[in-house]
Amino acid sequence: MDDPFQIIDEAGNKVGKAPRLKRETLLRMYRAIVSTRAFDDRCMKLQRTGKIGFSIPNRGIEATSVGGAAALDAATDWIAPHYRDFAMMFYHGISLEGMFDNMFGNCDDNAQGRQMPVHFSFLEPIKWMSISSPLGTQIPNAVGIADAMKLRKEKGIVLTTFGDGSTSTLGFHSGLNWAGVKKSPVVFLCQNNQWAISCPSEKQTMSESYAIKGEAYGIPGVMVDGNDVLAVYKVVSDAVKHARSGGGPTLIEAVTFRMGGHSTSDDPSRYVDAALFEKWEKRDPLTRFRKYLIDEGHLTDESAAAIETETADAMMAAAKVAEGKPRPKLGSIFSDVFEAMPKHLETQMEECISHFSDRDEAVNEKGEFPL
Ligand SMILES: Cc1ncc(C[n+]2csc(CCOP(=O)(O)OP(=O)(O)O)c2C)c(N)n1
Repeated sequence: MDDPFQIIDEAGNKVGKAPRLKRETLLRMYRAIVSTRAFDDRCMKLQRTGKIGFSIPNRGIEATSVGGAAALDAATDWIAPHYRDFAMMFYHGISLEGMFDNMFGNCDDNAQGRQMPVHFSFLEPIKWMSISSPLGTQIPNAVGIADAMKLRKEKGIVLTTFGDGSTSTLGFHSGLNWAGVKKSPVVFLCQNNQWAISCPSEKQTMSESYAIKGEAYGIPGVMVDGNDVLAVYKVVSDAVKHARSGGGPTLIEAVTFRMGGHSTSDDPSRYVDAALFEKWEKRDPLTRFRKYLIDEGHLTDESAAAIETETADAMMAAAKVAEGKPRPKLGSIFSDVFEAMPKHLETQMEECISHFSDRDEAVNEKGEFPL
């Protein structure tokens, strides 16, 4: 396959034709990358101080997420995401407080604390399919959403994302096969960050790339430099146009690197050579895009630093608010499955609440369940 497509090289120099984007859009992309990094830092601190249970580091892969998200039309399109896609939420302006509500699993969390942290579910301001832990399951779901929109003659397309390891799941193969046959309006974005927890790409596949896997399903495969936000934007935009005009799906492999652990429970120094981190640090998507924006006159060192400070402050403030909110009501363990709760569940719920109400410290007077 060809070398990954690039517009900004590793040193931040323009080496290809940049897409025509408004300054406002370029800065929105930049802010989304900065926000993701700041959110990551805050979540790592919150986890290390025992305030939240878990997070998924996103450092290094932010340009892939932002480039993909920016190619969508929020009025019509869906995202069926991977769990390592925080920057897509920041690009589309999903509420920061809502994201922290999920990290703390508090009473305002859309999932009411019934999902792990980072398993965000939102319907505004972009249609965002709730994140699911079992790998690859979002892929056939995305194809189903895409086909449903096609049957209804709607204009929308679906962008679904997943890691390199997820290409070994049944969901990947059945999803691509079906989409190839049906010409479903879907874009498959593989975030090849080179690792599936401790399993490196060399042990994941004997294919010469992940993009080439599309060939088996009659789907075009494209490789892009996943640390180059403009290049990712360009290839995803082309694939979106292709899908919207009835041309069918595209498989995109964004080549990037996970600059941290798999999760806050992982220690990558046990299996990633330190030299690899040094090599990829030089390709950092944030410093690269910042240099490009400064060269193009959209940012200065000062305005870039101001965005970083302002963003870090916003993270602190939103995390504090979310931390201060009560836990979800104990009864929420039973709700939201049936439109009308069946009698046996109602009985179990009442028994559960009355069981815990004996313990003053467990349930407060509003039936909430503070820790
Ligand atoms: C079906 C399934 N198998 C195994 C796991 C355990 N697991 C969680 S994350 C992960 C690695 C996934 O790697 P990849 O798809 O490359 O995404 P990345 O975490 O690198 O972003 C594994 C094996 C799971 N969640 N689901």
